Amino acid sequence: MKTRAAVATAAGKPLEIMEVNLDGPRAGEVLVEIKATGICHTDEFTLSGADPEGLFPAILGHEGAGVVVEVGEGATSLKPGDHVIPLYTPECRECEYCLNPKTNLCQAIRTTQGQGVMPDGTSRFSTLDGDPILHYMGCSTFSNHTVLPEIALAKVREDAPFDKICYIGCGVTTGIGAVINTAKVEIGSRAIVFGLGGIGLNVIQGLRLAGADQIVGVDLNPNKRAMAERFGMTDFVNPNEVDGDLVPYLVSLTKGGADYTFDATGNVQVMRAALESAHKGWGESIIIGVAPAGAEIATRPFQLVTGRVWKGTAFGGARGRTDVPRIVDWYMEGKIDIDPMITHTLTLDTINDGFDLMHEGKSIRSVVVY
Ligand code: NAD
Ligand code: AHE
Ligand code: ZN
Repeated sequence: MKTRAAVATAAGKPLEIMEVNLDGPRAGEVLVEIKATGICHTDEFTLSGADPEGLFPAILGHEGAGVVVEVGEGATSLKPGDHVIPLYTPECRECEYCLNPKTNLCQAIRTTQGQGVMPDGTSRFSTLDGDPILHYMGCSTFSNHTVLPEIALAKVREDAPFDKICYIGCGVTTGIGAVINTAKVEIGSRAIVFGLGGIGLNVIQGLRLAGADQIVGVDLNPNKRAMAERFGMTDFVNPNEVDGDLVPYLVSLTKGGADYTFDATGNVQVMRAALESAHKGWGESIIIGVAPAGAEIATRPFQLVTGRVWKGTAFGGARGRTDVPRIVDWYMEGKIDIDPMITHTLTLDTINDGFDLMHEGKSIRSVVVY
């Protein structure tokens, strides 16, 4: 079939909107009509050329929601008409990783996913001239139609609005999951969140759900303050307005350091500040941000010797086929809020505006509605 997509032709170039060919689903695969997709900072990271796994030409996008159109041979867990959220972290429920309760990092298709192809080693996308176009994070939600393995689709309730629940495909689940699944924050905790964007705000929302007493938000952009307060931030810190070093300031603000800190910036200097503003003896720092190729984290080992813990999280530690439908339920039941964070709604033709808004610090989440 032919479908419309925003194609990343080369690093650093705007996406090109064009018709592309899409082959039908093969064994174990599913054809999905994408109804809406968010634009996550990770899409920008890959488009910029900073992603060591970045490949071009490719169809980016990994935060979508849509409807099953057709299922391939043997794909029995879904049927046409089902509402689904694509999962860049699949859940096969069979691999060594899925069988280990300590991780959500299903590895069943990770190798081919990183190569921009389906598990059989080929791409379903091509140009109208027949040149292959690669998939991205196994999702490619910047295409009106896409093909995914069935293990990379969460079936969700049909009354949930696509233009909101697409955000559960990455940002919402990552932020809330980092608090609940990875940090396992206790009631009464003190926490610091670095970066109040599409992920950091969901960390704040997760901290409020978990019953944290103090939620400090740190961002260079003062315009992020109001939205963060709306989601539960108790104290705002702009590093540019702090006299002296940021870490001692935060340690003092949190009465000796935070029980939990979260990096949602992708900046390795910020990651160090996050680790070092965690409480001596027990503070845990969770890295969510994705850093550019070649970047490395550093601290004095003494920071860890004296009890601070450095951890990371992917997709908030969530097992997508199990956890994502529950998070959709939480949204529909009013337990979590999403709508105010979706600050801009775009069409596929204006998708590049979403990247501009992100660069200018004007958006939280831009969502493309097909
Ligand atoms: P975003 O652009 O919406 O937000 C980033 C925020 O960080 C902005 O508000 C910005 O002003 C702030 N910031 C930048 N530099 C800062 C600094 N030095 N100090 C304080 N604040 C600073 O991005 P997002 O969509 O929220 O994504 C955040 C990060 O999380 C990105 O690196 C993204 O790739 C990553 N991410 C990781 C996962 C995962 O599973 N681990 C999932 C989604 C996104
Ligand atoms: N390709 C990059 C790493 C990118 C990365 O860390 N991705 C996160 C999800 S970000 C979603 O917005 C992730 O899930 N990582 C686990 C994995 O297996 O990719 C690089 O540095 O090579
Ligand atoms: Zn993302």
